[in-house]
Amino acid sequence: KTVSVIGLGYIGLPTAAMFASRKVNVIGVDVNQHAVNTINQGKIHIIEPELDAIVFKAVQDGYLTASLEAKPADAFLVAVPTPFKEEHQPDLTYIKSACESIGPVLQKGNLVILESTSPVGATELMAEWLAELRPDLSFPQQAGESCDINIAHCPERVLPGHVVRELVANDRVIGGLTDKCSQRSVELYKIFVEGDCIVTNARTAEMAKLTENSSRDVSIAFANELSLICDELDINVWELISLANRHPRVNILQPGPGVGGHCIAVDPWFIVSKTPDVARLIRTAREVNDSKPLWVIEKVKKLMGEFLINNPSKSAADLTVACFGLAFKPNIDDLRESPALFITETLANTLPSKVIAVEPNVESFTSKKAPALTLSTMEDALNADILVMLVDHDEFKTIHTDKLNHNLVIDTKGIWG
Ligand code: SAJ
Repeated sequence: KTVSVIGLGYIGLPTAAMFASRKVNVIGVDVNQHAVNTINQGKIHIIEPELDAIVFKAVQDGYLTASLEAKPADAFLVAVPTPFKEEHQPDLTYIKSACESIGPVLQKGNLVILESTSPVGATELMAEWLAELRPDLSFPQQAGESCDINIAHCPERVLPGHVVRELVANDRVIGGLTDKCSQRSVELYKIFVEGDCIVTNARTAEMAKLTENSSRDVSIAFANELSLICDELDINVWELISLANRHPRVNILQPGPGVGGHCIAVDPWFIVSKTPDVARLIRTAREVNDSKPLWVIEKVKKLMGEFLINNPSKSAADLTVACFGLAFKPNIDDLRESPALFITETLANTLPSKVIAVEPNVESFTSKKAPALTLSTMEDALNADILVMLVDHDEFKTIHTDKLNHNLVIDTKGIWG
């Protein structure tokens, strides 16, 4: 049996490596020549704990190869990005390209699984695109259970930083276009998944994934809204949340500088775009979380204005603002869609002051948006005039805060008391 994984990114590569580690022949396909070369050398082009050793062994043992072009296989897993375009409409171009890549090599009896997070209806659409490319083969929509090609949606649900463990341990939602499509997908995932593989239809599986991330987004928006309310009412939001969470049925999440990453800040829009009139809470949550970085920027500017009124001999150009953390969440190096990065770059571009940043998880960094922005040492950052705490990395939690002038600190994560 041969499995082909289309898209060798944060989900596709670990998934390909998992199958290969169970002695399944895997052909990974990606349009990125650098990714293909790196993997074929037994190395990885992304950062994910434990993955390097698994990929190294899989390539060395000959179970994993990467290629720019799709080749015949028994099952195809599509794990390509599904971003959004203008007006928050889902962009399915990469799924379409994946279809164009595998279409010519599809054979009777193949299974095609869409793993990418997708709006409801995308799996049916993928089947239609493949059917158009291969009129000689029959697909579930026309042929039902007797189709030549089985199709399912099995969304990934792993947490970046814990992908290797979660790929094996997490339960898996399996949504086939027919029962047989689901059964074949369960058999495939059971090769390495130790969690339950729960069968449903493709539309419900699509919606389940979007619901999980929207649920988290709405919960974080509640925490972020509380932080604005508490700021106006002069209440410590962290103390407030920990008190409320003492109630046996209350579990509020943590406020922060905004919601980042490429999942939680994107997926809820896939629900809103399909059902704009009814998905009101989900839309508002997105808006609340998206506006939080701007609120933080305004807070910094206001604090600086007050400082300058109290210190008339100084001007904004004399001041240094230090931002603590650039990643989109704690203890990772991933800067993609990071509110901390957005805040830091915007401050660097709009303040006349010097803006410096500390990011212990990144060795070097240059900002295209804000070329003057520099990475600094922790010591220099702590000596800055205004300190902006943006990511609760472990390294920042252990800083002795008794010497800090708390009037000149904006702590969006509440870790410095
Ligand atoms: N955040 C807060 N407050 C919190 C928790 C998180 O502000 O209390 C922020 C983080 O700082 C970050 C953002 O939310 O900016 C998202 O972080 P996250 O850890 O909640 O999630 P991701 O984006 O790393 O991964 C999510 C996971 N989904 C859920 O937990 C429901 C993961 O399981 C999914 O597989 C992943 O999205 C995905 O690929 O969809």
